[in-house]
Amino acid sequence: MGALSGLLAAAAALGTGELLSGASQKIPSLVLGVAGVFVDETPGGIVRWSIDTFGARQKTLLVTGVVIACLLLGALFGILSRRSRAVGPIGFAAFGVIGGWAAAREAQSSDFLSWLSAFVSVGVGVAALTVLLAKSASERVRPGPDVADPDGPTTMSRLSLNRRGFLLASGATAAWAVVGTGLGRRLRQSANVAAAREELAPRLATGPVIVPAGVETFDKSVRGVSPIITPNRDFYRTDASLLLPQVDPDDWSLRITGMVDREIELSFEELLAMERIEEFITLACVSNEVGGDLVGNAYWSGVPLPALLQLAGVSAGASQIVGRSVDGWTAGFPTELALDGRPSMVALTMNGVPLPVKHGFPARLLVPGLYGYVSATKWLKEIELTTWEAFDGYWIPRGWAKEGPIRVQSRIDVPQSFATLKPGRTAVAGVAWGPARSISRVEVQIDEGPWLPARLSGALSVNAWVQWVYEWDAAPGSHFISVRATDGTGETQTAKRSRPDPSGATGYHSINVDVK
Ligand SMILES: Nc1nc2c(c(=O)[nH]1)N[C@H]1C(S)=C(S)[C@@H](COP(=O)(O)O)O[C@H]1N2
Ligand SMILES: [Mo]
Repeated sequence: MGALSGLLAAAAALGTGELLSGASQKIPSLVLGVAGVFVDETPGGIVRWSIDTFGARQKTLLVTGVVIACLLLGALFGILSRRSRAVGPIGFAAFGVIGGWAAAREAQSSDFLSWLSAFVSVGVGVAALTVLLAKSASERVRPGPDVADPDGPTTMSRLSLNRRGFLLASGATAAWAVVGTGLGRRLRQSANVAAAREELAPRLATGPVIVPAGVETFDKSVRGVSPIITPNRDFYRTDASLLLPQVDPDDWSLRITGMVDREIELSFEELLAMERIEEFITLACVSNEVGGDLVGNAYWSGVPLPALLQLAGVSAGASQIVGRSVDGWTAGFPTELALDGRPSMVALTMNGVPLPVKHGFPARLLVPGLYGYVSATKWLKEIELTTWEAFDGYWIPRGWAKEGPIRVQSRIDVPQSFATLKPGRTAVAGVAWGPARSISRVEVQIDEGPWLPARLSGALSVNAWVQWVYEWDAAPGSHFISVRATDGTGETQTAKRSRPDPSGATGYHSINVDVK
């Protein structure tokens, strides 16, 4: 029990250090700090050399080694504490001095915070050790650890109660170690990624994200209509990731695999060196209900997908392109769509800044005209060429259509449904989208009246939504207003209502208003 107590206490101390290191960039991980000492201070730089040669795995090995050494030493302190109570605190304090010193010598760290972190970690370790040793001692139900009397006076119930106490305490200690380590790592990683993203910003800057001269919008003239460019903070998010993947571009690469002439792997730097395109593209989620807000329009830039495919050389018969994310999510679409001239891309920026983490940093796929679930793989790490039959993306076996063209749709933003309006001139307005084929017409129907043409804003691109407005002379009474759009190919939205699954909701968006 002494060994287990010591080991768990050491784990709790390490976990505390990890947790604290997640709280601020100025507090390095004690473990990484110690590993860093080995890297820098071994004679002849042996460790540095082997990391340069063998890469990240070597570093993982080194860190694992440091952790195991700490745990074993903790176990040893636990055993020795049986003889002398002082061994635990002294041993842990020695740990702390090494950890604090190692952390403080790291370049970005604050000396004070490094030492504080070591001090707190040691405190947690000693406290855990004390509690665990006390519980394990009473579990043996002896007056003291040195009295050997296996048949001491006790009852079964007393014994099991004490055993439970030790189990609970050790379970809590282990949980603290695991949670602290996990949370600390995660916080540290997301801080690293945020910093990397910030650093990339100037290199990835696009042209200014502004509405080009000559494109009329209703941003200022019509109150309540969706802005023609959706700000990143308002852009909808859908994904199957519980924890946002935190991808450091330095540890990332994009592979192009499968039915290609040569499989290739590009670092982020290599991707950056390629020519980029920029385009306004409206992205929609297939789960969007009629009138829903899982749709947005942004200015994206990235490396054209055809250029990447050309580097790898697409084999004849490779009829499907599958994007795979770092966490294993997949989406597939027909190869011909990537090559038919639409600006499909591996996007690196959104509205002029590096992709926000929740929108796929550092790279995502975008194929204008396709719902996100078949195309827009965020946190992209691999593009695989295969056949249409050979693979189904993440959502396909879950009941969604294999092909996912975005349906032509329109939405009333203003007035809101069930609003009460004053009689007279009122702007009825919203957005309409049919990415890859533009919008040619939007019409509004009041009650059972005829379909009346709405006025359209300019179009940012054939892949972007448009705003529309209908100046309505509202007469008193209760009214029912509907909208429908027609795309550039002449296809008008169907009136038939259908649910989002399996291939996108259909039907007109309608609202009720009272005029009085
Ligand atoms: N890695 C990954 N990429 C993903 C998804 C996902 O769950 N995981 N969801 C997709 C879906 S269903 C949509 S609609 C779009 C949404 O992109 P956004 O969150 O940037 O708006 O991302 C797509 N890309
Ligand atoms: Mo989606």
